[in-house]
Amino acid sequence: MSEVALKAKEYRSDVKPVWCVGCGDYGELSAFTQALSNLHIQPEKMVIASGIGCSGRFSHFVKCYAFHTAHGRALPAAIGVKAANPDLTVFSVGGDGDGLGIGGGHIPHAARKNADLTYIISDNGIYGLTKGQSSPTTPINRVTTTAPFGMVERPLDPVRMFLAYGITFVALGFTYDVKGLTHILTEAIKHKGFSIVHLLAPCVNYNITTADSLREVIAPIPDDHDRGDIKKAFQLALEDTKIYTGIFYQIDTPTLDDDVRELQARSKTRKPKDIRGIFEQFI
Ligand SMILES: Cc1ncc(C[n+]2csc(CCOP(=O)(O)OP(=O)(O)O)c2C)c(N)n1
Ligand code: SF4
Ligand SMILES: [Mg+2]
Repeated sequence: MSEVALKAKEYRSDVKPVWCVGCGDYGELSAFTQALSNLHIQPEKMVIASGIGCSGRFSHFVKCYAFHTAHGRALPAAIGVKAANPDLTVFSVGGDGDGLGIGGGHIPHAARKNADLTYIISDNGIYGLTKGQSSPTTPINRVTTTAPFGMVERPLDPVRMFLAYGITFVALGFTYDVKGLTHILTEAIKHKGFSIVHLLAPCVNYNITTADSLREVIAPIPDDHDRGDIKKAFQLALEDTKIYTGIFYQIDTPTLDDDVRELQARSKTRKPKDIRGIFEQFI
């Protein structure tokens, strides 16, 4: 992080967002650029790997290095960037279809690595870009273009999954609450390890979950919540009358980079095995 402070709007690229008016992704962009400004992150020192979808376009709208990857592959790309250059601040950004459908298998393995990066999932409960197919978080019975008589499959519960995977920073935000989301993103970026920020991001075009219906059930996590207590985090996530927003869980444990450096140091102290005898058998 540098001492040169940029304003939030100075993190916006010259590419103007093409999202529908009222799309939840605008709040994500506002909160994100404000968090970058809060932390004085320099554009040339950060990378966003984004997925494919309306949400995946995010990386075009931020002034930084970007990698618009293949559908569902933003997270492994981000892990690769961080492994190659641990000095960079790295992000992965994409949608619910991208991250929980085609790319869903990557999340538990990213959790096992604890790579020091922030993954933001913009969840609108639908495949927005491709015109309204059901996604892994579409509510049951909801009519979509691929479920004309209503969804028969039950939706995933991402926060419960992330806690079970052992991710070291788990948060849920609402993109119409830019102030609350800015706080969450600032803490997520500061976190040393894998941080995941799941976003309730209404799609005004397909209206699977509207901002008004979410406001009725959303409640902030109480101030006295102990973020280091996994059982308490699960209790909040298992609450079925409300949806809590805020930081559910955060622990400090070695990152992928710490583990690799430690492994390198250990491997240098061990005498290499003499394998000449094996080759000599074949001469
Ligand atoms: C391998 C592959 N399969 C399918 C697609 C088509 N496709 C593009 S975006 C998308 C879904 C996007 O949904 P989501 O990730 O939820 O993003 P949203 O548009 O809702 O923000 C699909 C199926 C693709 N581009 N690549
Ligand atoms: S279709 Fe939905 S997710 Fe895509 S830009 Fe429009 S409102 Fe946003
Ligand atoms: Mg989506």
